[in-house]
Amino acid sequence: MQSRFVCRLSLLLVLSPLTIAAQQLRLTTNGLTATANGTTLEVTALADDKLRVREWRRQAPEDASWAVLPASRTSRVTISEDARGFHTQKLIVEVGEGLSLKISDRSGHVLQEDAGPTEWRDDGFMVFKRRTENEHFFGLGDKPGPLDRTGEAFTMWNTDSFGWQESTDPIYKSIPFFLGEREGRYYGVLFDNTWRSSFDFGRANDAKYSFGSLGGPVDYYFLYGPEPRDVMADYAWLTGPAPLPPLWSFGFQQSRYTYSPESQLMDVAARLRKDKIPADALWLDIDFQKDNKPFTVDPERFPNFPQMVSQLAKNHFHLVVIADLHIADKPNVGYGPFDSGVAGDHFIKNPDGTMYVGPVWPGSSVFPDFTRQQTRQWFGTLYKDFVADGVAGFWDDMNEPAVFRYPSKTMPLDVQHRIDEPGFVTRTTSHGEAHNILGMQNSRATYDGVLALRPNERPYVMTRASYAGGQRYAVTWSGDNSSTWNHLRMTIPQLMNLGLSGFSFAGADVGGFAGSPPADLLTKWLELAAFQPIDRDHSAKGTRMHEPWVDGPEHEAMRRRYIEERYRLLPYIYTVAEETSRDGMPMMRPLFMEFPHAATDGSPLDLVAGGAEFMLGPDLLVAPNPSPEEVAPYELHLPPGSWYDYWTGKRVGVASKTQARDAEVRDALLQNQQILLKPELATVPVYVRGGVILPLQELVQNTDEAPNGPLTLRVYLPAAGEGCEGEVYSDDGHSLDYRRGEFSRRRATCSIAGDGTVTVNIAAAEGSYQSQWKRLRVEFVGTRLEPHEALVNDVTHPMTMSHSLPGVEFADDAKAVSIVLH
Ligand code: NBV
Repeated sequence: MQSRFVCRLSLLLVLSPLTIAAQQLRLTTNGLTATANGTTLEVTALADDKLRVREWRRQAPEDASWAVLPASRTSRVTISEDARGFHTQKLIVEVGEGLSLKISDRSGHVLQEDAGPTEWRDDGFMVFKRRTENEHFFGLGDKPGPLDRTGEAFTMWNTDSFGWQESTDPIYKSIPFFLGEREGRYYGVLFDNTWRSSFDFGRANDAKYSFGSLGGPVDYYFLYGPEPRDVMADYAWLTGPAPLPPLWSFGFQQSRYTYSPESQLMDVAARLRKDKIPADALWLDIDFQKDNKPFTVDPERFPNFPQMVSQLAKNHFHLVVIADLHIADKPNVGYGPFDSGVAGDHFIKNPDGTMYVGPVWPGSSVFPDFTRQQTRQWFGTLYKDFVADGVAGFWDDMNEPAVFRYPSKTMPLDVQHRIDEPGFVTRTTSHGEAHNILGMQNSRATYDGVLALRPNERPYVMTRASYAGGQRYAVTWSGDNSSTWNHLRMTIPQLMNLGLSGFSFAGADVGGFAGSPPADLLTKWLELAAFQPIDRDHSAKGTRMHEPWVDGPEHEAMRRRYIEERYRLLPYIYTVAEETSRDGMPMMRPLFMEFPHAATDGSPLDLVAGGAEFMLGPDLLVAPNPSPEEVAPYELHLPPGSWYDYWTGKRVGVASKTQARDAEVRDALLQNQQILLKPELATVPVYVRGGVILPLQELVQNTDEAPNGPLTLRVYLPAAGEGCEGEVYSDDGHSLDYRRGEFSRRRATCSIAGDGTVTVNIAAAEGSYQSQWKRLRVEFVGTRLEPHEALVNDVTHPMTMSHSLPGVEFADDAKAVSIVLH
């Protein structure tokens, strides 16, 4: 710290201060500092397209972060001096009167500009930015409501929100990151402040947007696109990408509050296998514990816990168990987590130094002080027995933290947290500062603890509450949703916004948590969730059962068909997941992410297309009914390009006339393709882009099972003269060896010659993992040729039909191979 300060001072001496009105502007090698009326503004270029902005009165706040990686915070690029500020290779930064900040691209397009000086209010503040007429905003984590946050205001305060509805705010998570779109250019802002904070995207005044907080620093990061994909990569660079989860977690997961006793859980497992509903995971909720005490097992209802876990594992089920963060306040009864926690002084305290005690599921409870590294390390050791028993994953619930009986649903603001953490000044702070990060630090303790106990295995942790950067430790879900058609619809914008906020690995309780879904709703939900990142069926106590078979064979058949399709698509799903873990691209993505310039006015395509369509990875477009309870036909809007129906393989026709009533959007729509779809209970329409190569496998009942057949690379032919591409990633599915190069990535391209000849080139496998695939099948969708044979590395092979599609199958040795069809 000290040495950097000294070095900065010496730089200040060599560069001459500029004076704008009554303010001083000093340039440093990587940014500027400006002061006026006792306020200081500091802009640091972390990279050519990434800035950090801080502002303070009196003295500079502590320079520390829970969200941003230390390496990203300390990274710097050299800047060039301008009359009013500086520029990098990508951005121009200007400071005007009243410390007003303006950021433009190098062609002078303004990306963000202050709408007035920062307003300081007691310990808090509010920052105002100009909003252009068509500026749109996305992200902010799990907040319900439409994909576009424009015209709305939001609060960041992690809250246990059982039965939340579309207008409920705040709910569980605080992810103060948003993606902005201004005239077709995208940028991101991470407002790194853990206190209760707020965002207003043109609600109070549509010419402005603002963000501020009740305490803590003005500290935000500006991430420049211009493409939305660039912003996602920037955010992953800044806060760290989500690590790749184990393969089994992309299978179907069955949960309930609570399967108990043991026989009920085993019956569910047996029925899944008997009914041939592919599945990989079962979940145990709080009633498997003794008196709801975390880290215990009820010996009466689960008398053979270790044997049960291994029995499930033999049957290829991974068991995930809940372990809430609160520790029952039970001294002198041999409850280890309490006794060792007290001995290590690990619990949060009242201002008078006594332990803070609050009521939760086990009754009176105490709460680990997760802002201390030692406390997290201790908490991580509590998983030892579960890990020894072979429990595969852990579920961190109630970590907002939820506390019963208080109207605030959490602990009083004056409880004391100790921050004892590398990179931070060691100090005590109030709950006001620590509240929003407690869930994140709880999941960090779980992740690190489980990793320490099983050092080369990927920990699987699901958390309810979190903060920006929390994707480094856990996947998430949308909490206590309800069994209604509207909640099914809301899964789409909510999971997309989570994905845009770093939490790509997210799901919503399938079937809805609160309430009992009618049969049709549960069927539709199970169908749709097959295309969402996490497919976990879960339900509350006292509601009717939710398992796929509960509504009789007809419904079960429809539900099974979708779960099966998810398993066929696993090579693709896993390939997309691996991309997330590298460059932050969400698995479930808005159309604008793949087609940022499809609408002629540059506006995000999703806003034109009605909001229910989404992409699963780059290739699949899922188009559920935007009003899922309605039976009237609805419009499908396909982005430009050629498209195929995933289910039939047929090329999708292009509608000749637009149906848009609104003249303003008609222009944009004209470019896009519209089709009317008739909703059917048994169908979720899915489309595949022409020009992609989609990896698929034969059906399996779980991810341990080796598919009985080749890896299929399904080539969806592009228009003549255009090419196509695709890839498939695989590894052992569970260890961390992939980080040391033990993976296999296969890239493929195709081209069509003028005479219709199709050539597919599959490159040699990258990485040292010996993929399980010993045979490949290259399959063609959309070819007008009807060949009986194809050339595989110049050797003639017969064409065969599978799933009504022509293809060629051959032995694969992971070397480069070319297939010619003519
Ligand atoms: O642990 C019980 C539930 C859990 O099933 C749910 O998924 C969580 O969101 N938990 C909340 C506490 C009780 C909710 C009524």
